Amino acid sequence: MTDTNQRQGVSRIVGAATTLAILFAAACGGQPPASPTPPPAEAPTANAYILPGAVGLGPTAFGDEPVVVHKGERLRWRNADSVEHDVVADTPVLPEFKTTGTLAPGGERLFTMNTVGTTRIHCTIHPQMVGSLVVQEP
Ligand SMILES: [Cu+2]
Repeated sequence: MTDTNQRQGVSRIVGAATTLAILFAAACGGQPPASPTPPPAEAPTANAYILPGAVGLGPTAFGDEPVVVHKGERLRWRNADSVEHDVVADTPVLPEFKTTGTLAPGGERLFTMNTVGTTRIHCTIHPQMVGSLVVQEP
């Protein structure tokens, strides 16, 4: 008696699992065919910020230290502070990035970084704002 009940219990569980499997299969099968591969998107963008209060932040004025992006990514510098700043590379190892030029509050500029390397960076308006920028292999 007990043995029979257990078998029925197992049977019901298996039945429920089978039903679920069928539902999953139906859900998958019911979806429209996968759309063709979308056109290549813009390169991924890495955001880097001049932080609010950057003048007083000195070596952390640019947030993460160092700022790290991957080769092939776009580097977006954004001035999140309330006064003008720029970001300038100390050395010419990254040909795609020399300077943001003056960025007004809220201003931003994009650079596509295709060269691996590391440079120190600074703000020419506030020389105490320093950091480093690393472009590494993906
Ligand atoms: Cu500055």
